[in-house]
Amino acid sequence: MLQLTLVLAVLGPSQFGKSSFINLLSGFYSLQVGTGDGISTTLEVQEVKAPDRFNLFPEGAEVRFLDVPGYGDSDIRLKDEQISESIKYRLVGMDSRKLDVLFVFQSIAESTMSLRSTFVHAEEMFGPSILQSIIVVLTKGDLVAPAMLEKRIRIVDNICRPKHIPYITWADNSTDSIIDEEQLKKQLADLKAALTLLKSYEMTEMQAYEGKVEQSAREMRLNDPSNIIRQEVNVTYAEIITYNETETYEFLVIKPKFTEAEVQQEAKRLQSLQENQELVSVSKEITETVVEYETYTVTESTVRWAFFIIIPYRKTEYYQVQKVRPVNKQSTKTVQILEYREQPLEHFAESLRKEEVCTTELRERLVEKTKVVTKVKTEISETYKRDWTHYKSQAAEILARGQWKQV
Ligand SMILES: Nc1nc2c(ncn2[C@@H]2O[C@H](COP(=O)(O)OP(=O)(O)OP(=O)(O)O)[C@@H](O)[C@H]2O)c(=O)[nH]1
Ligand SMILES: [Mg+2]
Repeated sequence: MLQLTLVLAVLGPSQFGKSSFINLLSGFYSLQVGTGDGISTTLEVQEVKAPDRFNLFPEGAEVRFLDVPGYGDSDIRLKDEQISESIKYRLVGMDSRKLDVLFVFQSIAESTMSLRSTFVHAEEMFGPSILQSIIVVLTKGDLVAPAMLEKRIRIVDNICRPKHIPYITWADNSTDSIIDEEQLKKQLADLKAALTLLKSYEMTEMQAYEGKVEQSAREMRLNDPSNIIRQEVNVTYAEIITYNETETYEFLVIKPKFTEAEVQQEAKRLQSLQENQELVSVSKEITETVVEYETYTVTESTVRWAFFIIIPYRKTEYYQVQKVRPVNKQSTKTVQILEYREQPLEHFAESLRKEEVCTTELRERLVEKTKVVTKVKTEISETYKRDWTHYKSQAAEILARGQWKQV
């Protein structure tokens, strides 16, 4: 059979006898207790495992006592919130899934009742359902006169009754007030009776409650106008603008010099200027006729008789005879001659057509451009003065009052 383990924790202001209470119930006296000088003693959460010494629970259960630092540290080493935090983390970190009893301490010798504020601490940590697991332990009753004791118990009753929280008076047997066996027995019987009224607190509830507190704290932060600081801030941002622009640019144009009509007109003009005066060297085949002359000499002698005497007289004379004899000798040969030539109109027209002129023209074109424009605009910025943890205790308190829906 699995051994039943019960988790019992204490809660309350410093020097109210929490550690003493655990020492008594466990019988180990392992926890340091105050010397009576009022100096806070327990500074961290401590666990004491002990058998159920006084058979408060059935079947010889094992008891895990959780001792905690008291609120209102005399030397302000620990703040109340830090104490709550450390208790909470210790409990969540424990493998136990429930807290069976939370003993809330009130020194009845104290003239101020801190009970309400301890309940608030408990509710902030665990949520409102923790109230079902609380037993109020009123310590140091031995230090108070019976009349005062009665008066103070009435005040406690007024606080606890509406919440259905049981309370017991408790005197420590290790102190100056020596309590007898009988008184201890009565105390333990009262404790046992009170225990039957309790319901264990499920640790998952605590986690879920944490989540709820957190969520409502966040909502509270969002809805708290006094938490919001609004200020104008200049926000610099860049905008890319696309736009079209007409650009003029120089364009090189090569085009015919004349239109066809101008070609015709100019060709005619050029042709008329020529007036067939152009000398052109032309190779030509010609037929050559050669006339040959032959020359020869004729010698003629004549006898002439002298009168009276006949004297032969001879005279030789030479004649040159030219005999012309046409010789029909024909041949062909190529000769280079110069001749006038008339150019046809088309000749001028053709060359005119080939004439080109090169000019530059200004043309316009549409260009798509982009530019990055840096702009500054004023925005209202909202920042929070405080983060959600600031609202946590407030949220926990509201939730503890059971006003879940109003948060
Ligand atoms: N007269 C009297 N003194 C008590 C009683 N219970 C505890 N004390 C004394 O009160 C002082 C404080 O006791 P602790 O048990 O250390 O108290 P605590 O609540 O654990 O204190 P912290 O650890 O500081 O939170 C000690 O001197 C105890 O001896 C009691 O019922 N009667
Ligand atoms: Mg202590």
